[in-house]
Amino acid sequence: MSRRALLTLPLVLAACSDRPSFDAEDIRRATLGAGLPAGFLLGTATSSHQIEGGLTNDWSAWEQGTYPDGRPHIHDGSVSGDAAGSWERFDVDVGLMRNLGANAYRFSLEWSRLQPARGEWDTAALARYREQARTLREQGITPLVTLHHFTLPPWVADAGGWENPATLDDFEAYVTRVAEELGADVDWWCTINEPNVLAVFGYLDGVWPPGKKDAKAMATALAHLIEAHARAARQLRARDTVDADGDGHATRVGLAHHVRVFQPATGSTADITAAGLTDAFFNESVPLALRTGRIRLSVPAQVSIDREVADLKGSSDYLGINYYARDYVRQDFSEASLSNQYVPGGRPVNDLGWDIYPEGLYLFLRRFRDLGIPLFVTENGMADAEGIRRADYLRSHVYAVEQAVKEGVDVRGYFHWSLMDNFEWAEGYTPRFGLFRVDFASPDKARAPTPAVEGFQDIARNLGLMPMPTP
Ligand code: GCO
Repeated sequence: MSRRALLTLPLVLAACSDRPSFDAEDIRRATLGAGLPAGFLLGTATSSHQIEGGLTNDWSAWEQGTYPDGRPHIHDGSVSGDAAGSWERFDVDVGLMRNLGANAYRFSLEWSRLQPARGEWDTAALARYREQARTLREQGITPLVTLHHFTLPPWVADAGGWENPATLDDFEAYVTRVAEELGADVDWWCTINEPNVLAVFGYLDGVWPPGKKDAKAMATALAHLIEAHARAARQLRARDTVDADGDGHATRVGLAHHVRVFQPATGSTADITAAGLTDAFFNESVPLALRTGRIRLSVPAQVSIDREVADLKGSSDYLGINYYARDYVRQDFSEASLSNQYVPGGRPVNDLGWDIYPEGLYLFLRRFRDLGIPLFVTENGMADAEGIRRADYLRSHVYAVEQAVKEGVDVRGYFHWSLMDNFEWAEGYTPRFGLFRVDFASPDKARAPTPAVEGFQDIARNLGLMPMPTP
């Protein structure tokens, strides 16, 4: 077992013994929002490929593809296409945010839109994104801008994507230009969304572009994504010198890290070890690199990366946590990862079968407080096509945030995934994550509130972001 996994094993053991259980009555009675700190950013999160429409990137070709057995890459056979039409409906979406009482919005810039070819810039698109950031600020909504949310321009992907070290230079040039053009209206930057998810799905499991199944390629891509974060942080801090919101900081840089609870299926050493190894790689590698400035990635008997990266230590002013669910882990030597993640029957799950476990968010916020930087929940939500369970999910996870805040964890914001239904990657349009439902068949991609909108408004009201209802 690697040194890191040994270090992490106590974490998993601790999680075994320290497994909180929230009381449903406490959650029901809580005046959620009142327990959040002043200046807390409460909003929603989206990404360009999933909502804008009309894009040509590395997913465009992937969505048309099939596996050797004929199954489509996108499970419901859809393609992102027009998505939620948000490129033309930004003002409509700002209206939804205002309806929620949100004071922040996390969205991503589409690199392929801004740089359709090497050296070619779409200055009109740049101006449009700058206008979006300005509009948000004028409406009292703080923009948190993601620079890379899974998708690549075709010319970058064709050159090897995140396996190719030259992509770091191309990404740095892209970030430099964006910082210069949008820096006057953006202080909060998220460099890379979920390096771990992209590396695993795209380069190990082969279910996202480029569709590789190669542990060495996965580790190489993950290392490059972490390094890309460091390079982006350096450029953002050098180029974005305008303190847009007057809080004394021109830039606050972080990344969004997808974390999942990996609970040993049994108390056996085999399952505890399997869970510890999975946790060490998936949950711990990225924060450890941010903390130490050193990238250490190893897949036993396949690949080991251990290198210091310039500007990585101290690169993050905050850590974004994308949290959704829990997996149970049992040892399984038939699997490349020597383990198998699953959810036992009878557990409350979302429409994708993800185990609903709000205590996991509380555990991760407590766990990462020792990074010594503020934390954001940069994504949290549930696939719920009926729309009737989302309000409870929202409440229980904001309750988790408030429990962590009560213990002194410096949580600065919560972004619900998502503002509206959108293209859920390989799952297509079937899963519905939106606080607002989208009628994708309607010409205007009509948005309609789900019951959870009221729950969000209550939290915004208790946080002082909306007027209390008149008696
Ligand atoms: C992710 C991404 C989002 C997803 C959301 C629901 O975590 O995969 O950040 O783009 O759509 O998390 O799966």
